[in-house]
Amino acid sequence: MPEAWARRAHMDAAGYDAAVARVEADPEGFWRDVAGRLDWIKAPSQIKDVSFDKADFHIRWYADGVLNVSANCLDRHLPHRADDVAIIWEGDDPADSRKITYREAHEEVCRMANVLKSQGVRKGDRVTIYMPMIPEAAYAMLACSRIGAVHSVIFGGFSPDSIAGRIKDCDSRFVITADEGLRGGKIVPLKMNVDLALTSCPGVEKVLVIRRTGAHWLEHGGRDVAYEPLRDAASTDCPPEPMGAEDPLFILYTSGSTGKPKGVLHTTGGYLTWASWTHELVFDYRAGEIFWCTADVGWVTGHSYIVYGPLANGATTLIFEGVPNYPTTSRFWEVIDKHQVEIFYTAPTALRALMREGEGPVQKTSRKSLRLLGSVGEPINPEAWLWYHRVVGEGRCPIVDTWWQTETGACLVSPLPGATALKPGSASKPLPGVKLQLVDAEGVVLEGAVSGNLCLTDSWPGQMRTVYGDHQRFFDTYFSTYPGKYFTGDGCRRDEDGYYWITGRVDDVINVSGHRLGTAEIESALVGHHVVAEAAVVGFPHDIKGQGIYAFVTLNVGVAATEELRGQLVRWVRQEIGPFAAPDVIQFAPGLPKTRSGKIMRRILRKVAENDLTNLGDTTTLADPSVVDDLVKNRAGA
Ligand code: 6R9
Repeated sequence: MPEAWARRAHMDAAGYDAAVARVEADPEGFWRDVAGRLDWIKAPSQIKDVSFDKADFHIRWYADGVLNVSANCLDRHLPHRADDVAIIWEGDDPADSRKITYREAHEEVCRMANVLKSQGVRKGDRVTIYMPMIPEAAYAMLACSRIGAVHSVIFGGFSPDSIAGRIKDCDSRFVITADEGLRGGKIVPLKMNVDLALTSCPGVEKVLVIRRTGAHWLEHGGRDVAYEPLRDAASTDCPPEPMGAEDPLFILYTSGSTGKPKGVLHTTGGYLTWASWTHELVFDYRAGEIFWCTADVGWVTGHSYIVYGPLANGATTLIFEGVPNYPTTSRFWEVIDKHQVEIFYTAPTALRALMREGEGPVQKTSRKSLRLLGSVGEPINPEAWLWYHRVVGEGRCPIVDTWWQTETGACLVSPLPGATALKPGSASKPLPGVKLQLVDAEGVVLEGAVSGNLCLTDSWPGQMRTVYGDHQRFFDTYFSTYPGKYFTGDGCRRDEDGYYWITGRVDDVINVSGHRLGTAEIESALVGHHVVAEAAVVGFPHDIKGQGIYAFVTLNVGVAATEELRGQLVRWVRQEIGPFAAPDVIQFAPGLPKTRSGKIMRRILRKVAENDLTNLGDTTTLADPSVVDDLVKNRAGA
């Protein structure tokens, strides 16, 4: 670790040890101080009130505190930073970019909040946001938080069916969208997707349509409203609604091991405390620095590290509409030079794709402004880490490999620049106050250098509070496998230095290009096709995407297994869930390997998909062992 880092960092190695000791000795005092970084209308006197036990299960942080998230992200910066840039927007087309000061962002958010109110949105209402990566996406989130509405952002790559499911699940009566999106020179028909989704959502009363491309859109009278005329007429003054710390802030749907996505619910005080604190600590953020997280706001990474964390800290956050390879594969590095980005945070899948292009596209740019690099979304393989460090960061920028989940709100495990010596491929150590534990399949606690299932034995302020509308499911999913602990669903190794190495999911969730997908979701889409009798989906190692999607499909009797049908099924899944869920491989199988009780033995399917055929394990418990021979014989050339 370079000397200079240890000198300047918010937390050096001794500071880290001291923080870990203090949170043990005085948790109330420690967590009270952390929350003190926010502006509270009423400071909390109750700090932590948590039990993971079944009989008395509850998670509350700062429960009697009162605050407003948008006021923390905007208003409180106005006295000393109104003319600083809050948002740099870089459009899909390199000729398109814009800077928005804190004063302007505040005005825009107030206007949008007033428009939402004029359309009938009230405190507690759920508002669905389906937007391209334009500043208005952030305004929409902040406008909701300003008036106490609960946003549910849906990634712009999701299909009409997926949108409809999410709208219905949280009973959302309002949608904010744009005419079209623009990514990599291609049009994304957002409003059209919303129209299709809403054919099955009669509960939606208003759709606010923001102009991005200026394309014509079909107006459903009484329901659809063009945003700009209302914005122009709206006041730039909108007092922030005082919110209880445990009032809901947002819902974000994420895939689990069962079919239906879960509405992960985060609340106001604990979430913002965590997003803001980790943004400062992990990225060693300093006032005035330019921070670029390349995620989409439709994922949790975009929520916490494009919008809430950076803006709560008064940073300049960069919102990028485009993709890494448009118009050329130098785009990321050109944007870094153009806007003098200091902190850059991206996903291993993007790095692996860019690595394939060689060093040329990187080296023709300067990147002198960079001082810190981050990685998120999936394990980063050491080759990609070393390339990121050597080629992108020219050996001078530390890399923070940040492990966390939609459920955790923001980072839990990460090196701290200036405190932690780096090991390529390891997310290293938990943040102070984060209590990790490795357990075996039976829940026996494992000590020392060992691999196991990653759990947390205690809460942290940014923890999700419930699955929207299904508190029982929240408990069952995360707290019932190992009683008294939160189970992450991830496998992990701890080395002799106490560093953590996340190895990937141990449940039926796969991670495709950093997108989290439940295999059950893809299976249920496939089975929804009229020719499909049964389907089983597993992940397999993929050079660029991390994991690819391998689907075993049994067709109805009499249906011919043709190449054309294969293509049709891939298109079907794209249409049912979204393009990123399209299977890479479909293998037609007359039968799937099942136990006598009818359970599909995924272990065997994974081996076939991975082409690890020498070690299929015990197949004698199968109802019909001969199906395995067929699977192996007809293995698709993945
Ligand atoms: C933030 C985010 C969560 C899952 C998580 C794990 C994987 C995320 C990682 C990582 C290894 C990292 N994951 N960061 N694995 N190293 N640095 O990605 O949230 O979309 O909910 O995914 O992603 O498997 O359980 P989410």
